[in-house]
Amino acid sequence: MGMKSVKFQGVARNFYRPDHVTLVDCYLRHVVVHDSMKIISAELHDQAFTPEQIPEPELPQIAVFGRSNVGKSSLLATMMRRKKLVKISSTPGKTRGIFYYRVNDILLLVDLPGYGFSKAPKVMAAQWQSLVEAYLDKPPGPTLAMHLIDIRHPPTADDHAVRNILEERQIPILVVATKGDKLSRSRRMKSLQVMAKEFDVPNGTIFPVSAKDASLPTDPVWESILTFIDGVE
Ligand SMILES: Nc1nc2c(ncn2[C@@H]2O[C@H](COP(=O)(O)OP(=O)(O)O)[C@@H](O)[C@H]2O)c(=O)[nH]1
Ligand SMILES: [Mg+2]
Repeated sequence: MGMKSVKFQGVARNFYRPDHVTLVDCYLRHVVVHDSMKIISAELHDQAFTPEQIPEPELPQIAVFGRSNVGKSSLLATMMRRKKLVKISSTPGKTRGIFYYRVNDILLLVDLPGYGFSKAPKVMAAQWQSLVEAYLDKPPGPTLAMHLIDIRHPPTADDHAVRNILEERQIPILVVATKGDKLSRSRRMKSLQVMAKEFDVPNGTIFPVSAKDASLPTDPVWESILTFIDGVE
């Protein structure tokens, strides 16, 4: 009764603070995890194709990293429940811009260009790096990075390079495993364990998601993001 209306407002404030976790916190956490993030508004806020065009937004930014084709745009569309809003390029490696989506007027989800597209010429890689580093180094920079990895494939050298770029700047990273629908439950679990080990993060902290299978919802990802932003403020 009344619980649903408060989620993501006061609720996120109290968890993951091990010093005072109460039963009520645990219950609320349960409600949040198993309920849907309510999207009140989602719109394209800004875009940038060159370092000069990168804005300095006031809202906290969640930057989305991942190889071309890993499912960045699809995940954002799923998270925002707006299939048509997100620019999804039909040619892999062609999305060279940075797209800022404003959600519920509280944060920006930032769709960054993909990397590691094997057919792209070398100059693309340099272009990617200069645009993305300009993005990261323009104040205030992202509050959190989501790093997307295809659940079927082990992280690549490029994925590790991206982690280094983020770690150098002390930007916290939330790893998200995409295309969870492509594996059986047991293979999914195995893959998440392998990934956690490779990235040296605790088991259970990598979320499997799917843009195609509603049984792998994005709510745990939302919950982490909101809890995180709340903790930073
Ligand atoms: N089966 C499956 N396919 C997906 C999923 N997410 C994305 N895809 C497909 O993977 C391709 C690349 O997705 P896209 O979101 O454009 O990747 P991006 O390049 O990282 O933005 C598209 O053909 C999507 O339909 C998913 O969760 N499950
Ligand atoms: Mg894309």
